[in-house]
Amino acid sequence: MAKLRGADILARSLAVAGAREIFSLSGNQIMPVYDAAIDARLHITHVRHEGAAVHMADAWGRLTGEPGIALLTGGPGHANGIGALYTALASESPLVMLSGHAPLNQLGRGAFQEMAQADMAVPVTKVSFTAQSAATLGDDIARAMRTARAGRPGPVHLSLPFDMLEQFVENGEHCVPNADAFHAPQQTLVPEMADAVFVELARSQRPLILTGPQLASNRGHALREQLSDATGVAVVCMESPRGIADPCLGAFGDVLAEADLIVLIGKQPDFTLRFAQSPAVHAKCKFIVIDPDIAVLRRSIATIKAECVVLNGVADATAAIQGLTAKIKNKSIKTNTYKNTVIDAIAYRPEVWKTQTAKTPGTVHPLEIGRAVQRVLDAADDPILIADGGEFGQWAQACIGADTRVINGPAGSIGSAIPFAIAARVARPNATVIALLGDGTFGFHMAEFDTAVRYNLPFVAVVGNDACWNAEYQIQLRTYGKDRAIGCELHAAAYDKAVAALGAHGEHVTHAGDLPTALERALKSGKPACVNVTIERLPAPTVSRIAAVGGGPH
Ligand SMILES: Cc1ncc(C[n+]2csc(CCOP(=O)(O)OP(=O)(O)O)c2C)c(N)n1
Repeated sequence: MAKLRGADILARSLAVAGAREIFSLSGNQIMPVYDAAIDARLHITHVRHEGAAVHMADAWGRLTGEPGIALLTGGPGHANGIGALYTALASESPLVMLSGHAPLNQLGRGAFQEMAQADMAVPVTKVSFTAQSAATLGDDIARAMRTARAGRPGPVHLSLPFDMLEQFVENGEHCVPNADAFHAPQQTLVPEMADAVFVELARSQRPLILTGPQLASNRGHALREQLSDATGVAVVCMESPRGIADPCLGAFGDVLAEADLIVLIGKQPDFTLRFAQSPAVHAKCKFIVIDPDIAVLRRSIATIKAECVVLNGVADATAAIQGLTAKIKNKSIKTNTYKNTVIDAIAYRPEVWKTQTAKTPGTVHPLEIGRAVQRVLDAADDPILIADGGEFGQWAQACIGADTRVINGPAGSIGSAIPFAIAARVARPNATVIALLGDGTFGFHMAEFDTAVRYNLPFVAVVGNDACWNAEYQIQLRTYGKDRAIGCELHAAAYDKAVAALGAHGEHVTHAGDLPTALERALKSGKPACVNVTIERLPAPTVSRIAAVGGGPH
């Protein structure tokens, strides 16, 4: 039996887990893993900032359902990745962030890049820990991947001390776990609970089912549709920090308070649901709460008020939906008109959106961009829409749709779009990937255009350029007045030229009529591309048929 390095045990374990794509930025502390990746046939996408690697692992997790892997160096590399974990945590996206780490045998003596890395990642992960021996590195990876997948999916961090990676282990092959070790058992809904849910659904007049961002994926969408078809109840997924006022949920906020029973499946009654209180939700509305995490379940019941919760139980969101859908076949539940009320409200967009144009000459309205991009996505075989932050991101999310969509999500954190788009191309090599993002947001990971060029991963980034951190500028206008606006101006920068300098394709558009050809040239270039559009500076849309629903956090 051969001796194996810790790094080889790690790399082989990742290969057994099926995790062949690694998003990484190199550094002293992880070079043994790069070396081991060759024999384990792991593919490394080597990026320009650690935050981008974590965002890519996040998008991978959402698109494939398998934990994405980010591999960062220790100390500052690890610290750079931390912020991006928050986006994944809030979006319930499974990923494993592996960070190099100072050698265990030097800790406490001022080792190079010595840092309490695991402690640092605790608030933004499900579990964060440091490997303690070379022989158990495979088990550590298995635990990390199981945990990332289990219950409410999310990010996990594992620090890899350098001496563990370099150490040789006798009979190291035995330290590589079987494929089963990387999978978590599902928590299913007990049959009695499923029966009780049907009794309550049948009793109610206007029931509604709400899910969290985990169910925003293609797989989640299919499950939601099946449950909705089987029960005759609308199943709505919430994945925006604007919550019930999310413009991509149309006028949903107008009709929510009509519900007399809300079933929360893995959905927390948090700020996005206005803590399930009146007037957003009817004061007499009853709740059923199903959550994979007992602590979250208890908190949810306390938030809603226990007397309004008629049923509660622990189950994974997907397993609960599958269990309910499978059982419903034997039940008869009356179809209710409220389902159509909810569907109509969500589909609602102001009529004027179909024709609205920019008022300022030499600028384009976000809706004009939306109409042009929608045509491109509709014509694509495998369209993927990425939408990120700012007021422009809100417009994009509200007026463009695609079967596959990845957005920055409930974290309300901007900057992930370019890494998301690149990871989408890695995950689905033949997809047409279009990312929409504001100009401020574009600056976060602009250098990743270089990554996309090096790895030949074409996508189109459409930048809504209003030369402003407009979301914050709008807060200043609303809250403090125009004469108190300060510090939110940006340059009307030529982002198209910036990406061209990195080897990508650039277009600058100032008239809506030029958009279709600019988008076509961008796609046909076969390169990563930036279509830099000079837009009218507008507040994000609020969609309501009755009254302004109000803004939300930015
Ligand atoms: C990581 C992070 N930093 C800051 C913010 C606050 N923030 C939200 S939107 C926004 C402005 C974004 O500007 P831009 O991308 O140009 O879009 P615009 O609002 O101008 O359309 C800022 C600063 C945030 N949400 N996340």
